[in-house]
Amino acid sequence: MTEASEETIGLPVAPDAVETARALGAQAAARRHAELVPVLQRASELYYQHDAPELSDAEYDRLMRELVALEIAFPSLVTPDSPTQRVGAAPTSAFGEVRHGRPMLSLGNVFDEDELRAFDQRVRRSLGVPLAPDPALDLRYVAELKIDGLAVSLRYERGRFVQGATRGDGTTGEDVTANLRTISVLPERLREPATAEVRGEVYMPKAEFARINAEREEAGLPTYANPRNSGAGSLRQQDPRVTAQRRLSSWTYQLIEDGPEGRPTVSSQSEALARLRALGLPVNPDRAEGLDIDGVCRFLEEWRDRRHDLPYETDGVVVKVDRFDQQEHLGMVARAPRWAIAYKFPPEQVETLLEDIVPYVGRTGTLTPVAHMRPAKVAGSTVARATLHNLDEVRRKDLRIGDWIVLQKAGDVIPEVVRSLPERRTGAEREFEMPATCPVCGAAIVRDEGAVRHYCPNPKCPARLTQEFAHFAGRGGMDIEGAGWAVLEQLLERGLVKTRGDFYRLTVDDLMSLDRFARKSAENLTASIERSRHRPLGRVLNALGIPQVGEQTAIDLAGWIASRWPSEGTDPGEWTALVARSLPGVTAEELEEVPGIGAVVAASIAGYFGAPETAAVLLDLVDAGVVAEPPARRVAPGSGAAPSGPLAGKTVVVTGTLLGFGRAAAEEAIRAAGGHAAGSVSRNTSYVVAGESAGSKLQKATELGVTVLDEDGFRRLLAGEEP
Ligand code: 3B8
Repeated sequence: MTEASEETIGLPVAPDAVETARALGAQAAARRHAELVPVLQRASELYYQHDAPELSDAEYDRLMRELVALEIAFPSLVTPDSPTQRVGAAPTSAFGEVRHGRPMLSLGNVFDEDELRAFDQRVRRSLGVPLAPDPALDLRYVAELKIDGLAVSLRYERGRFVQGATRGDGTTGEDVTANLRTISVLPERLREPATAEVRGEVYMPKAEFARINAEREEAGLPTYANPRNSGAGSLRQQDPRVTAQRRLSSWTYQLIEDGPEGRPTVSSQSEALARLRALGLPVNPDRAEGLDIDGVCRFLEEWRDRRHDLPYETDGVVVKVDRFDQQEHLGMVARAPRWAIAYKFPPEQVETLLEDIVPYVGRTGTLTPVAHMRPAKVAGSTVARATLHNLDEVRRKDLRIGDWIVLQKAGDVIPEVVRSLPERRTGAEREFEMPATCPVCGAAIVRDEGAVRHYCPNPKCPARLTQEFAHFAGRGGMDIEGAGWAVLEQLLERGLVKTRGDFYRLTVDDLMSLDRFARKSAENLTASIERSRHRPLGRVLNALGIPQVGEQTAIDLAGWIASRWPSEGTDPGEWTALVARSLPGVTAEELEEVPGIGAVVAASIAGYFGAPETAAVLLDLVDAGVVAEPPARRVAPGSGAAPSGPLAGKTVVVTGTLLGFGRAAAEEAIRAAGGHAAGSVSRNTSYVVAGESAGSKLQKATELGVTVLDEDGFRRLLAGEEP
C-alpha cells in the first residue's frame, strides 16, 4: 500500500490533525514519525505478545492517530512495517502456526457519539442510504457489548471442534487448540454436524481475575494488570492444565459457514448470532438488533454504567451493519472492515488526594506500600486504599505523599493509582521512603540484591504471624466464623494462640478475658471453632499458607494425596496424620505429576513440607484434633455423613461424548448432585450416561442390566426426576 488516507487506514482522523501535520513541514514530520514508530511498535508488541501494556488504550490510539495524520499529510512516510499497516503482532514461536482461512481483522475505534455518527454518515454515503428511511435500502445495526478479551477462531468439522487459533497478526495465529478445549462453555460438539469457522472472544470473568491476582500477590508473583492480560496469559500457557485452572469463558459473534451447495446459511449478523446459538455456542444475550443510529446511542448510554454490574469486563460496544450484502458492499480496508466500528467507553478515572503511603507487612514478610486516599467513587464503588506494590513502582509513578493523583480500577476490579498530577503540587508534598526497620517488630528490613521486594526477615514477626493465622482461620482455610482481625490480634498479643493448633485448645474462660467478650460471645466463638475442626483436606492444605499454593492448587494436591494413598481414606481423622507422616518425604518430581502443578509450584510445596518447622506445624494440628476430610466423596454406607442431593448414594459412569457437557463438567455435575462419578462400569453402577460413540462401557452396562440414560435423561436425573 502506498497511499494512506482515513479510508485506507480505517481510523477516523480529524481533518485539522492532518492540517497540523502538514504545517510541520516534511522534515519535522519525518522526525516526529521516526519518534512515534518505535513507541507504537513497542506498545503493540507488549500488548499482543507479552500481555503487559505500558500505554493506555486511549494513549495508544491518540499516538496512532497522530501517526496516521502524518502519513496522510506525507504519504512517502508510509512503509510496509509502519504500525499503521499491521493488524497485530506476529505470533511468538512457542505455539504452532495456523493460517486463517479469511484474515481476522480488527476494528477501528471511536471514542464519542460524534465520531460514531460520523461512522453512520460514512456508511450511509457509501450505501446510498438516505436519512429518510427507504424500506428497500433499510440500514439496521446490531450492537454487541465489546468483550475485552482475546480474539480467537474456532474450526468445527462435521460438528466437531478440530482447531482453534488466536488472531496473531490477522493472517497467521497461534494454535491454541488444546487450551481452548479446556473452556467449558465452548462445546466439543455442535448440535448439528456443521462445518464452520466460528470467531469470538475468550475472556476471564472479573471474579476469576481477582482470585488469580490475589493468589499471585500472595505468592510474590507479578500481578496481571487487568482481566484481558490475565485471560490472554492464561490462553497462551504452554501447559493446557494451567489454562484449565483459570476458569476462562467465551462469547462467539461471527460465523463463517457454507451450507448446502456452498450457499451461506445466514444472510445477516442477527441471523448469524441466532444460528451460533442454535449450534450450541455461547452468544452474549446482552445485545440489541434492528437499531438505527439513535438506537445505537441509547444502547451505549444504557450500558455505560450498567457494565460495571456484569461478571465480565466490557470496554465498549461493537456496532455492525446487520445485512451481509450491505457489509459486502462496504468492504474493508487494510486494517479493518468498514461495516463495523468499536465504540470505547470513557475510562472511569477520578482524581483524589493521596493522604499517606503506609508500608504493610504481609504474610511472607513483604513490605507493601499502600496508598491511603481521600475516599473516591470510581467504577461503581468507593475506594480509599490501593496497593502500590513496591518502592520501584512508587518512584516510577512519581508519587509523593500529599499529591493529587489519578485513580482507576484495573480491569474494573482492582483499584489502581495511575499517576500523580505534578501540576497540582504546592511544595508541601513529601517523598515516601521505606522504613529501615519493620514497623511491627523492629527487625532490620532487607532488600535482596537485584530484587524489588523489601521484607521483614523475622519469621516470628507478629505482623506475619497475625496474617498467617488470619489466613489459617479465614474463609479459604478453616473458616472460623467470628475470628476476625481484632480478635486475632488480641489472641496473639495475650499469648493465648501461639500455634495454629492453639485455636482448638481455647476455652470459654480464655475467650472471656478478651475485650468485649461476654460469656455468650465466647461460647459462640468456641462453637464455631469446634465446627471448623472438620474441613475438606484441600481447605486444610490451603489453610497452611504454603507459598505458591492457592485454593485451586490445594484442591488439586488433595485429590492427588487421596489417589496416592487410597486405602487410607476410611477414617477422616487419619488424613491430617497422613499428611504429617507422608508429605515431608514427597519430592518435587513426584509433585509435578499432579495435574495443574508445574515445576515452580512443585518445588515450593516440596520445600515447604521438607522444612523442619512444617513438621511441627502439622504435628500440632494432629495433636489439636483437626480432621481433614478426604476429597472424593465416598459414599460409605452407614457412615452417617452421606451426602445429599438427587444422586446421593448413586454411582454414575459417563461414556461417549455429550453435546452439552464436557467430561469434567458432567462429572462435576454428578458430584454436585451428591453422586459418585466413576470411571468403569460394575454391578455397583447405578446409571450409565451414554453420549455419542459410546463403546465398551455401554455394552458392559447392557450386559449387567445397568440403567442406561441418554443426555436428556441425564439432565432429568440431575434435576431430581426419576429416570
Ligand atoms: C469484524 C467483526 C472484527 C471484529 C468483528 O466483543 C472484525 O466483530 C471484532 F473484523 O474484533 N470484542 C465483537 C467483538 C470483537 C469483534 C467483533 N464483535 N463483539 C468483541
